[in-house]
Amino acid sequence: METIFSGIQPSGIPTIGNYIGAMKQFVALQNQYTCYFCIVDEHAITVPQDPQKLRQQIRGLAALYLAVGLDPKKATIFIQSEVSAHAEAAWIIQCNTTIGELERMTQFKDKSQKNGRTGVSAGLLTYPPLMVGDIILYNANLVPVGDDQKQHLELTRDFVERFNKRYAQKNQEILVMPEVKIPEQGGRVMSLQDPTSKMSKSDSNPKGFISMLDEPAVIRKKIKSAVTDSTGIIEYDPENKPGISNLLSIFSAVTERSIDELVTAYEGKGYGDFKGDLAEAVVALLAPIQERYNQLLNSDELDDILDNGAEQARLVANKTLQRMKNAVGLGRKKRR
Ligand code: ATP
Ligand code: LTN
Repeated sequence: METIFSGIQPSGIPTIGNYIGAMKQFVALQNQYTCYFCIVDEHAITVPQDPQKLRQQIRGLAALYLAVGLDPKKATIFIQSEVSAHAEAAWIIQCNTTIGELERMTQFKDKSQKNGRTGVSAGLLTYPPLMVGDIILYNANLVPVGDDQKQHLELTRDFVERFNKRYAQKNQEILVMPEVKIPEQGGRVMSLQDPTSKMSKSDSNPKGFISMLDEPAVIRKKIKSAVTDSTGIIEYDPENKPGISNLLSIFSAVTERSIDELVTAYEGKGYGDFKGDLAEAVVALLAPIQERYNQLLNSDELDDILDNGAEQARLVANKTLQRMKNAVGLGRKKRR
């Protein structure tokens, strides 16, 4: 069976963008693959976090993983910092990656442009190698992510090729080459307030995103005030009508109805009707998830699942890490 790895940062409450781009795929894939789904807390501290809030967000994200339907019997669910191989592998990977490669990453360019080189942590630059480590430690063949992670996956593939070439003995491959998997619809959910930029859980304006824990009244209000255009015609044209096109793709992802079907169904109707129905569809999706989330959040069951997950993850990750150390020549050769 092929293996999947993916992760979400506990840097806030996940949005429906995270759900549509990532979590929804995780749930669908857990039946066909050996899956590792990680709460990547070490990634979250590349930007400043309040320690107490971070703790809550880590636990909250774990509860959400389960609430959306991930099954710990089918998938290994764990917290990155509880498996020390991630930080160790990241060091070896950084030493086999150039600064030039990292400076080309658009996520780094965006964030460092806003704050300047002295205003961002070194971790923000060296974070892609940590992500490379996440993926390769589990010998992942496939990585389901949103569109914004494509470049990091390309970097991962370049790294694997280079590392295997540089260190392989007798042409034996050390690391598995992963492929990216981006959903056909909803790989890039846009902000409700600025449909030309990505919906982000760390957006300073909460009207731009729908959090997975927003209450129904808040969801209705945010969708009602989503930016559209003045034509009043419901059609899918991301270039010229990014607002309504974004809402159409959210509607499609949330209800499994195709965009064509929705466009036909709303022919001759106004944005008001459309937004009202979309809001109800989002509320209907999130209500049962929120109920399960609240049951799980403070349960011992959640801790048991995360303890088991970390234990299972360590077994696989430590083996790969040892292969990497052997390849590079770190430490002493193991005595039999
Ligand atoms: P932030 O918004 O805080 O910068 P993020 O949500 O982009 O963070 P993660 O939480 O690590 O970053 O993202 C987890 C997964 O969700 C990734 O696979 C990412 O591609 C996906 N994702 C994030 N935002 C969106 C979006 N707007 N549309 C589709 N997928 C998304
Ligand atoms: N970098 C990703 C989150 C992430 C991830 C991963 C995704 C960290 N490690 C491994 C897939 C596989 C992000 O910022 N969205």
